[in-house]
This record gives sequence, C-alpha cells and structure tokens, in this order.
Amino acid sequence: YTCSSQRVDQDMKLRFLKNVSVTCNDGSPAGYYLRESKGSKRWLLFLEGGWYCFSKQTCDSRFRRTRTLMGSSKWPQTRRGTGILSPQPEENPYWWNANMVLIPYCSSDVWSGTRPKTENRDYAFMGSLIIKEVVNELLMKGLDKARVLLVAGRSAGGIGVLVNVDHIAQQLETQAGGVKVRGLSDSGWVLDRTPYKPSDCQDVLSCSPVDAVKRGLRYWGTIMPEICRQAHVGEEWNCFFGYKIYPTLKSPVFVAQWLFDLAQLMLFNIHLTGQPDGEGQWNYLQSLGHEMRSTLHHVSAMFVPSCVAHELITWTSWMDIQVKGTSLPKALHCWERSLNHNHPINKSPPKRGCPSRVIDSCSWPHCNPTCPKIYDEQTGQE
Ligand code: K4Q
Repeated sequence: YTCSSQRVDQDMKLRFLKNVSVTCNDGSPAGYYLRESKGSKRWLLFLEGGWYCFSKQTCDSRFRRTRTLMGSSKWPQTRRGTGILSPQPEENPYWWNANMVLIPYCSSDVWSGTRPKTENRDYAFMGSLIIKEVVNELLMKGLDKARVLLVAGRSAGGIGVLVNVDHIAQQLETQAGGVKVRGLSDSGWVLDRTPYKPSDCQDVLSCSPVDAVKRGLRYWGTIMPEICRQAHVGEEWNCFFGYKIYPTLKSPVFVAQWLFDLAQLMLFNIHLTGQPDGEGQWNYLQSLGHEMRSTLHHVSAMFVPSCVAHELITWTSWMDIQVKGTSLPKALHCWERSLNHNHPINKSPPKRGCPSRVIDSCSWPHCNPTCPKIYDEQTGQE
C-alpha cells in the first residue's frame, strides 16, 4: 500500500437506502456513508448539520442555493472522516477504530420530520424516519452485534441527537437487545431567549430559534419523544431546546457546546464582525454566557469552553482545545469509562484526573487561551 491508497481505503462509502420510500426533501433516496471496522463492536452514527427551512418560501430558496442539502443526486461516492470520524489514532484517539456511519442531512427538518412528499406537498420532511431506516438497514451489517452505538451530531444534527436518541434506543431494544445507545450533541444546546433585535422570519438566518421551530414543527410533521411530548402538549416546539428535553431523556447524553455559539449569536442578531455598537451587544453577550452556564447546571457529562465559535467534533484539530487541561476526546473517554463502571452495586465517584464534566470558570469570550483564533479561520476547518 502507498500512503494515499491506504487512505482511500479508509474513506466512508455511500450506500442508498433500500427502502426508497424514505427520501430527501426532493424525493430522491436518502442514504449513508459507511466505513466498517470488523474487529470493533463500537458504532458511531453521525448526523450532519446545515440549518433548515420552515416554509415554502424558505425551502424554495434553499433548493435554489444548496440543492445537495435537499437531495442525493449529486452526492460523492466517498467521504473522508475528520475529527471524531477519523480512522487515524493521531487525529482521533477516542474512537478511531469504530465503525463509522455518516448520514448526510437532506431533510431540512432538524432531523425531526415524518412527512413524505405527495401530490400537494412540494417537499418531503423525513429526518426522523431516515435515521430509523438507516439503523434498520445497518442491523444486517453488524450493528445488531454492537456493544455501544454513539449517536453524534453537530449544529442542527446536534439537536437531532437530542430529539432522536431515545427513539433509536427503543428501536434497538426491540430489534437487537444488548446494544447500549448514547448521544453526543455538538453545538445543539440552543437557548430560547429573546433576540437582541427583533426581526421577521422572511429568511432563515434572521428568524429567532423559537419562531423557527414553531413554524418548522407544523411544516415538518415533527415527532418528539414521548415524555417530552407529554410535558409540553400543544407546545412541543419546546422539545427542540436542550435544557427542556435533556431532563426527559433516558439515554446518557454528552453535551459539547461553546459558551458563545456563533450560529445562535447570528439568530439572536448579534454580529460581532461588524461595527460593535457598544454596551448593548456586550451586555447581551454576557447574559447569554451566564444563561448558557446555568442551563447546563444539571448536565452530568459535558465539554464547554468559553469561546466564540461553532461546532468542534469534526475539526481535524479538535484535540487542541482544552478546558482545565482536558481535551474533548479525553473527556469522552472518561465519560465512557464512568458509564461502564456505573453498575448499581459499584457506584464509584468520578475518578481523579479523568473528568467527564468540564466547563470554563471564566465567563468572558476567549478567556480560555486554547480558544480557536478568529472566527473566519474556523470556516477553513470544516
Ligand atoms: C432551531 C434552533 C437553531 C439551530 C441552529 C443550527 C445551526 C446550524 C449550520 C452549520 C453548518 N454552520 O445548523 O448551523 O453545518
């Protein structure tokens, strides 16, 4: 093997779903990318992000601009995994040897929908059903023999993890008892606060999170997990927000979240790159940081650096960010260890030097010296 052919060998390969009634927005078949690792009983199921649309107008515009986020016809045959999806131990000390599955986001519904395309409906919204069918088809490829399934996702996919992880656990319980299902939500812990400046919802990027999911939920035919649904009858949009759905979940979930998430700041109409408008923006930012911290109070496993950024687990350099001397791959390792040792008879306290709950103590943006450099440079990392 030359180095490069070995790498190609390690890429994930595209498979379309056998069940062609489970589709992307435009009616084309959904699918997944798979890299098998026959010796491993670990499976990583990764949900991509990429915003959403919540009306005919916003979806038509999305279809004109980013068609690959709504259909599968132009997807490449292979994709290379980075960060937590990398098969190289140097880049991914946490789970490099796992079976890797990436599901492209082509339903624009924050992975929550159940609606097929019909004569009088322009788009399908089947995010929740796509995950279900991928899991179903993976059972024949060895997932039924797995020890752990980690459902991970970033941004919209990070919310998708919260919304779907208990459904998946339930599905595997009936179809393949013995697989432990866990969640990892990256940049999916969104706050339902009032924006800094109000705006209409004519386009997606200037619609507040609350207004977006209120519109979306009805358009997508969203299905929420039962306990959260019962806690918010008629107001199920609440279940898109981490601090409300997390307490209702049965599966263990790890939260990776920047204290100041750039995507949320955008939706709250805070634009840090433009001319700073003085005290107003700064105060809003400060209170957002405090609110983020307080909503995470009861979360038992997390990695929360005090930086302005968006997404982390698929960065090639995800190991470089540290909170109190711990990197995200290390915190994930410690979390896994604590779960495996967490038998009812053996309730050991968290091991010294192996923390699975780390959050910066300082609360101003970039008070952590390992924060990523500047916002523009992050786009190069994706
Ligand atoms: C519904 C509440 C707000 C969700 C925010 C989702 C952000 C997102 C896309 C990313 C590209 N930059 O999906 O960001 O993958």
